Amino acid sequence: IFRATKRPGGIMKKNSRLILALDVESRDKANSIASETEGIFDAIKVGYPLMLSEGLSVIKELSNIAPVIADLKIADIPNTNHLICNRLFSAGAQGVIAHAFTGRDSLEACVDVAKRWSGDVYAVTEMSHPGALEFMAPVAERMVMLALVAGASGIVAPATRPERIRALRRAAGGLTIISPGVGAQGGSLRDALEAGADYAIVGRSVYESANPRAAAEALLDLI
Ligand code: O7M
Repeated sequence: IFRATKRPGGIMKKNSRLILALDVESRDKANSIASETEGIFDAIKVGYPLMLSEGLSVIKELSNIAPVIADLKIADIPNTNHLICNRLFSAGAQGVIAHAFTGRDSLEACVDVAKRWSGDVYAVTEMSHPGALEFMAPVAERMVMLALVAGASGIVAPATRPERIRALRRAAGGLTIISPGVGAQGGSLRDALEAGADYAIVGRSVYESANPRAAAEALLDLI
């Protein structure tokens, strides 16, 4: 608990409250969308699609435009988690995303590495898709408690179910809540933020738009 209260909410700078999920599969496309929307997003989330296509070097490139959160939803034993986090932070990530279901020791391994790099760890509690109701939702509050105890900066909670953001916010205290599921998955930006999310994560509704900057600005207008 002490560690969690020592660095509540992490180091991401809250401005637009929007995080771009850049799930495109080419470096050029990633760079062009990130440049076009420069100044709008508080962070860019890069995951498997782009990292498997183009390698870890995209992290450093994109971090010239906005802080990068590396989303590999890390879920391994503590030693492997430690190695993965070191790779991601040394590649220039400012934050990483790790699953909470693997338990305290695995999540703490991520937090230990993040602290060395002055970076953030966001723990996945309940995901935004319908399947998350099968195994994750029933134990999501416990995973939030784990995120607090392990010293994570924040949690991931579903914009597709604002009532669950509200419940997880009650458990999460001052942890940062980042929330995917706005737009393409049917979630409402306003509802997610009103329910207690600090940031909304938005992907397809921006990067698949004919005019990503206009799409991002339209989201800003809603906030
Ligand atoms: O706006 P979308 O639906 O195109 O993209 C949403 C992004 O958020 C995409 O990168 C997903 O992998 C991610 N995501 C979810 O959609 N649901 C979750 O529960 C968790 C994530 C996520 O980012 O976890 C950190």
